[in-house]
Amino acid sequence: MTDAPLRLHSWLVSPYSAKVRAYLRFKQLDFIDSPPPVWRLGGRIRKAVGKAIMPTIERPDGRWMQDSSEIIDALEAEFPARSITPPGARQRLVNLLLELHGDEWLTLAAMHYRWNTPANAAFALDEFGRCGFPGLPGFLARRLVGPVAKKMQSYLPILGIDERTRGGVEAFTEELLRRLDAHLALHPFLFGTRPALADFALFATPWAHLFRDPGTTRLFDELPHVRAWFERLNEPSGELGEFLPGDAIPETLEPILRTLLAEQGAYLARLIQAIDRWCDEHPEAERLPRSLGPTPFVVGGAAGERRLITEGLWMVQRPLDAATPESLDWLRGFGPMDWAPRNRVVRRDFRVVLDR
Ligand SMILES: N[C@@H](CCC(=O)N[C@@H](CS)C(=O)NCC(=O)O)C(=O)O
Repeated sequence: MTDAPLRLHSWLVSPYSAKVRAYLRFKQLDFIDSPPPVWRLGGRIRKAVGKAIMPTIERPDGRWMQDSSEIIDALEAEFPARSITPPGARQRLVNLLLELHGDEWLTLAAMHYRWNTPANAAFALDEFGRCGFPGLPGFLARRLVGPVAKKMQSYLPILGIDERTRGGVEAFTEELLRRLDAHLALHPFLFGTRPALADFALFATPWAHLFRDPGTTRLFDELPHVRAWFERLNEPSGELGEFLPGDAIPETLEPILRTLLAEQGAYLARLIQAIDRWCDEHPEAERLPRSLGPTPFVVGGAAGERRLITEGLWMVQRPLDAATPESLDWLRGFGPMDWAPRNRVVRRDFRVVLDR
């Protein structure tokens, strides 16, 4: 336990915040959930971590933490009890792959359903106003928070969400949710009776965007096991649970891995190639450009175009670093995994920079 509570600066509408909040609850760490008004986001938070972003954690000693994965890694190292890392090599690889899927691919679902569903967009604007300008009348808060919503909407074309891919994003998301429901009918969590990092990451968008937003709650009408999983993660019973023995990966996760490798995996292979090519051409560079231009991609069988966002390499390195030759061989049974980056990035002072 920390001697004084951690302060989690987060809004309920934010998926990465949901990931960290559920994690802190499972770990039984003392924390205060503190929704930052706009002036704190643009003031103390931007000053501490370089951008107006959530979640951040402010520690009792004044140090700050940012990025859900980095926050969780640091707290796991500090508080090893109630570990969320399964013991087996295959399990560890799949755990980090599913974190990568939740954090980096489910953004397609998060952004599409929120901003292309009028009832969700209106709800999000209300929530942004309520949290961003507490105490102000709703109509005024909504008007003032408009630029924040506009900024979020501006990410849709960058991510490749347009008329070509909307149907694919829905097909992909609804299939993933059905597959999760089938899995959760047999196991309380992804790897047994104890939640792993991947549970927190994969639950975040479906809960914080799709379930909470009123225009898409209906997606869960026929998914009772997913709804019960949300409850277990939001209000943990205190039971520790166990990971499946023998490094077992339930068969019900296999179709999820197949789609991940076929679609997200193909995009990531292109991202890695583009980064390596750029690094060959810029041997002195310390930082990568934020984007390396557009690339074709496929989601839910629909082809479109999205930007190659270089920060993504940091998340790809996580499963690769955990992989063993045996676990990689096993994974290749589910699809191609042509990810062999020649360049590495690290997070330094809350920024992703080349490790040179
Ligand atoms: N990779 C980061 C992503 C955090 C993130 O994108 N947070 C969103 C809210 S859910 C945000 O604050 N975005 C502001 C922005 O991108 O300008 C993490 O895992 O914490």
